[in-house]
Amino acid sequence: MRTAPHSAFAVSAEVADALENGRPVVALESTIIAHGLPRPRNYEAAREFEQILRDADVAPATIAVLDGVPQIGLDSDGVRRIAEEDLAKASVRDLPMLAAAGASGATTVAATAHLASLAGVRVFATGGLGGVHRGAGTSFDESADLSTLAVTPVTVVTAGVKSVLDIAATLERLETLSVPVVGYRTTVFPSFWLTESAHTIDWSVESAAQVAAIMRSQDALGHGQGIVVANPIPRKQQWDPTEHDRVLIEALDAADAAGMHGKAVTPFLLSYIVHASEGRSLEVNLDLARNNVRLAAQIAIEWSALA
Ligand code: PSU
Ligand code: MN
Repeated sequence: MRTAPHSAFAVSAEVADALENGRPVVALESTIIAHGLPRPRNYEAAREFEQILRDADVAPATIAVLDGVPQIGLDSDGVRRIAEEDLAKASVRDLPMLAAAGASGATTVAATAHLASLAGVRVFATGGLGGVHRGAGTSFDESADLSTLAVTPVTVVTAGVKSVLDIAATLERLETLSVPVVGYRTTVFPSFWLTESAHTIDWSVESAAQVAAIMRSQDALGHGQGIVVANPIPRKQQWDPTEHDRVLIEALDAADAAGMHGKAVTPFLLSYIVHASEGRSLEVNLDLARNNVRLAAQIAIEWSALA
């Protein structure tokens, strides 16, 4: 690990080399590994996502806080730790406390995007972006993923947002926060396990090069916000919509009955849904995440060619 100029975090040699030489880098989050996927598939997934990037000559920057130090790029022991240790779920606001205490945490989309941008990484692949929770009108539960993207110049490749959230409200908030939402080869916003939601988006692109061109224009015309690239899972790989609708209602009821609130809600729902679907939703989750990593690799390659 090399200490970055901003010595509050560490950058892996692989990522530092790529950044210094203008080669492509893609950030990956650790909350999806620590809290979004069950063991031991989470460890296999973390390694596979990195391998997909390396096979495309893109440096993987998996991000987590280990022993108080935000890591931009993990070594193999770090990857094992995010999969096997019981790490706290860390959003942007948790970073100073973890650092001061020398503690470890798995970073959400918000914290990963923030740290990626501090290190100069511009492209990030996740599974699904956080958003506005159902009932947010009274609970005020809206993921910091949204407000962070309003002030963080990172392009996030996501399969939309999960149908457990209020998708319409999430899209409204992204509009208010002036975060562009661009469909990859679609004008329908995807809903994570399903190719489509009931919502359309204004802008779509046909190629990774077009995303890189939008990033360059946004650097000139924006105010430092990020970009959401909505990348739907191909229809033949999506979860069976009938089973999806049934399990979704069960999961939301179970979360209510268990009195879940705050940051525990998302991990609870994800794990409930994996069990209730006997693992079928998990395969879809892995497929869409791989799909996002592959597209992010292409975008990072196009971006490094432009920049
Ligand atoms: N979506 C997934 N899997 C996940 C998450 C989202 O499909 O693991 C995680 C991401 O790290 C995201 C976080 O940033 O959940 C959002 O949590 P909250 O709703 O508490 O902000
Ligand atoms: Mn929340």
